[in-house]
Amino acid sequence: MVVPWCPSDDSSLQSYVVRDDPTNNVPDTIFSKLGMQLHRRNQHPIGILKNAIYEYFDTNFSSKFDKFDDLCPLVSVKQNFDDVLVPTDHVSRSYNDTYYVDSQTVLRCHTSAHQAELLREGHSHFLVTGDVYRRDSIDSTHYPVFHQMEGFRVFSPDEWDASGLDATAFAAEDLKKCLEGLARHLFGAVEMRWIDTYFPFTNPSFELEIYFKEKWLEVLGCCGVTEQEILRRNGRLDNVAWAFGLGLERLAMVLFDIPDIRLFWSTDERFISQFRSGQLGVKFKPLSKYPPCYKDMSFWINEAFTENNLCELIRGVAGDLVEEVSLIDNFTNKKGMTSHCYRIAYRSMERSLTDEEINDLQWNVREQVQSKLNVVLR
Ligand code: FA5
Ligand code: MG
Repeated sequence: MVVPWCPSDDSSLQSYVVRDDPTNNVPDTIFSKLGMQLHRRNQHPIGILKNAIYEYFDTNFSSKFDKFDDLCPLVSVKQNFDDVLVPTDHVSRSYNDTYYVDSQTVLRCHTSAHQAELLREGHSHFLVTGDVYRRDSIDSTHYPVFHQMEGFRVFSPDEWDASGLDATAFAAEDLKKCLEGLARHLFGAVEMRWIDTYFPFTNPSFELEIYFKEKWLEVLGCCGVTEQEILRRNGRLDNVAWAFGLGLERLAMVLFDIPDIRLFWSTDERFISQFRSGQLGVKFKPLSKYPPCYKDMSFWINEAFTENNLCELIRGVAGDLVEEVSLIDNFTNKKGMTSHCYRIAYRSMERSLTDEEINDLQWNVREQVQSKLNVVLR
């Protein structure tokens, strides 16, 4: 599929996507989220957070950051992976981790997918916010659709020459100052620490942790100094750059005290009405907490079995009524057969579920696990 142009509102984006390719692995639950653009709603916690980060960049930097929040979430495999140097055998490229519309087109799994095109268009300071998509596990901090903000800044030789540092050290230092300032803008005076990490597109790579309510949290930034190869390929041979990618839900959960990532998709007035445009200080008052219901399910797995497939199947049946799926037992018998036992937690954030409703969901999950994943229930 060629993606020459992308309509931004939901209805036309959905009707634009052709899903009849045999390699397509986008289920209806995900497809229906395309074009929702929570990050463009100024009253929504994700939109409020985006605007607060914009404000930090608008008031603290003399060079203006170009802002993009409407780039098409359908991108080519080249944009999503090749352009940011993801190795050809990297797991993130698999059908188990990424949603493919066809063999050459994916739902972007990170906003880094736009770095190369924006560099080629001549941008040197930019922020890209958007919905991103990943096949993943199910718990309170993982959802298959979430939002990221990418930041990117290019420097020219006169900027680091004047500092007396080499280009990489200069960019790393500037990046750290920038994200530490952002953390203070969002959280006030907090203790912070830098952790070394790895990304294919940055070197060195870091993560900033903040100490908040007596815990170290990894909420602020995966980042690093951009690999020279990316700059070279996109016409910036003599430059150095930094980049960061923020997961907006995880950050908003901490800032607003939101306990479960599913809430961002809630249309319940009791959730929505608690947030106001421009107000970062609001603490979410939980709706009364309804009891969870746990159901266990054991089966003999086969070679094709993956936990992401199981989680997607369960979301397909139970939607946002599933809170968590966890592997609680795992053993291999003398014949070499492996059994997994999963515990599924069902809970609505909005109401009590009836026994009958939960039994129906669980019965459907059991049915589909057998028929679609071809495993043998025990
Ligand atoms: C990336 O996506 C990199 N592109 C970030 C980056 C950009 C690094 C530029 C360097 C330079 P990662 O896969 O770690 O990195 O995801 C970034 C953030 O997305 C995580 O820290 C987390 O906050 C969020 N995230 C990842 N998976 C999920 C999920 N299933 N649900 C909600 N948030 C998620
Ligand atoms: Mg992950």
